[in-house]
Amino acid sequence: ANDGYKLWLQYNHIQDKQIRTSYQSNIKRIIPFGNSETIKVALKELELGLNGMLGSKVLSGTKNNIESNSLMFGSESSLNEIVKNQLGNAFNEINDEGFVIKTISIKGKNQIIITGKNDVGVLYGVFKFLRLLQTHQSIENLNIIDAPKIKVRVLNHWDNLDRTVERGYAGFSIWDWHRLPDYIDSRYRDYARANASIGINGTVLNNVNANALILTPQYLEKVEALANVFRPYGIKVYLTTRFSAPIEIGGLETADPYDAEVIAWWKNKVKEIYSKIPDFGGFLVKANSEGQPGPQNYGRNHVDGANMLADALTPFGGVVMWRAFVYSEHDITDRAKQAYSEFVPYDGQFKDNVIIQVKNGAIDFQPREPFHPMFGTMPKTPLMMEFQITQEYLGQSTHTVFLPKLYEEVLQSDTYKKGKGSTVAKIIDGSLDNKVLTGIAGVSNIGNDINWTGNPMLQANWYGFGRLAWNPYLSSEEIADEWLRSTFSNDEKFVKPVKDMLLSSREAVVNYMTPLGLHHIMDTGHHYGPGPWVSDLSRPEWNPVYYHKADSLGVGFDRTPSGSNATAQYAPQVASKFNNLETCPEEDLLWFHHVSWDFKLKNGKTLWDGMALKYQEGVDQVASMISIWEEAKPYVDEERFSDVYMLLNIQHKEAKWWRDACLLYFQEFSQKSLPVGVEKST
Ligand code: GCW
Repeated sequence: ANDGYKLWLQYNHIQDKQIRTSYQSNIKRIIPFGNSETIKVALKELELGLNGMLGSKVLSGTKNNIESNSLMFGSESSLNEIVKNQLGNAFNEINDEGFVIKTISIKGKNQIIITGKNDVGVLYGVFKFLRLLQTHQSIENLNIIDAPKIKVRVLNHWDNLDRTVERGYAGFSIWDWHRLPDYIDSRYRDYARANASIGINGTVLNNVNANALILTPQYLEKVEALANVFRPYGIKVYLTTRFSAPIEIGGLETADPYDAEVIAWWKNKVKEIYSKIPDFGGFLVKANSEGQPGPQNYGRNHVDGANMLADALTPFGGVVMWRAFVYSEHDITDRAKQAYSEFVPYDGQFKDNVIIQVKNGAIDFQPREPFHPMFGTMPKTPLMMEFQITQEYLGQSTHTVFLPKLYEEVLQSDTYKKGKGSTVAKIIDGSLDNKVLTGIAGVSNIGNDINWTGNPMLQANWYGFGRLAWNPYLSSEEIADEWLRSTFSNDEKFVKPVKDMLLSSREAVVNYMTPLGLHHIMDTGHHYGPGPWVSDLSRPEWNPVYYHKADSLGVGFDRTPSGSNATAQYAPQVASKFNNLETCPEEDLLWFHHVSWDFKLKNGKTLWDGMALKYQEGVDQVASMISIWEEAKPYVDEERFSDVYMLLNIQHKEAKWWRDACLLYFQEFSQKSLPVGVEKST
């Protein structure tokens, strides 16, 4: 077996005897309150985890024989008075999915209670409790109260019905449509366990470039089978819908959202879905973007389209996640400005169950992008975050890049929309504008590869996305720490250096691919490897030269008032920071400015020299990641060690490829020689 399959739920035997016996003495019995499917999976998980970590079978008990030192778990309604009385006001501090883990006293003995308003909260509490043991923390005198800050926490699978995955680099789709609904792959349960362990509560099963067939009865029964597997884990199923489905599978002539037959068709379709899946989550829609059909095909707008679907879902409590990733071939001055101009004027017109799903940046999932200017700009409309976990533009599943660092940077960005401190996190969790409907989506990096993500290190990105979806204020450092301990080892000699390696990996990829604000210079189409040169793609904004605009004078995209003026979409404080060469962060320099090759950087170097040295720095950073990993060998099983080792070596080779290709290309414009310190290509 490959340990990579078990993700961060390794439940390794705890070697340290002192720690192990302290846990054993606190958990002599496990006692479930209630017997719902959710409580049953929580019990199973506890048994698996505790037996694995403690090495001895923990006895189970019943409510009526609470003896010494038990671990009890059940929802609020299952608790007796003795327990309730010791919980104080804890239930007032959590929402429907939150949990409480507390050490209380019964018959003069310490007992641990894990509870929540609902069973799913209990399950989240159980996973949190197991994580305490996985990370070797004390379980004496527990008093943990926690609840998710964001409501809809979903993975977006760009999975096609033929099992190919758009931008998927970890094998084929894990959904075996051919053998569903009768064959339930055990991987579905492990997928649900993994997601529940980090608080993900929804999954959109199919690609946003959607196939209408998913809405036919033949597929809906397969979707239903998956929903049945996921339900005990608190995971709802959502589907992407093709806007033209009424034509393709409904036999109608049009998909015009104003057409009575179209409206009726969607209402019936939604009713049919809910008759099979009563807790169905709703729809995700990519409309009028990159050739997908949408309301604009009929002279309508995004509001018309989204609201029609929202109306159909309202009676059942479903939501519409309508994507803002749109850019048209007609206005090509600056693609970065288009989503804002298509959506912001409609603030306040969307129905309550519509949430606009916005990518973290205005272009497309680059190694670094300034935050999307739409955040904070639609105070009357719920906006959800779309992060990409799969690494379309970041070396795909070959390069080790720890993405929580990127997510954290975006979430902590200050939009200034309501003055200082208006961070993106506060918009996403609804606190800035008192939003009820809140959400966050991560484009999944999961496939049927034995280790799920094609590279064991990239499991951390799935994990980290889930943790930030639960609490967008967590630090990437905490996440790296937890993940490493649960996935590999608690030994400080392992955790410390490998954590440093993860935390620096994101800056490394920026340095060797797109330093100083460069962007979208990956080779066209597949987006793997460098390709800053002219491509023959039909649309100008698919051509890398559109983004870097290198010429003999300099390089960079002028988005200030002298150029596209995209900065005007930000709050004035932010716009002036970006507009001004003195205050524009150097890491975003070429995103916002076209500057000369001789422009002086803060370190006194010219732009050309500084850029070349950044490329070199990226290469050097990957080299040191390799040395760190070599030292980690004693703490990692052979398979995962060598998988990561081989991949890091490819990454090193490719970092040099990036450096050499980009510098050689840009040198044609700068006509300058490479500074000392930059290695010559071989
Ligand atoms: O990042 C781009 C990808 C497309 C993707 C699109 C989108 C699903 O290159 O493959 O399509 O974004 O997000 O809709």
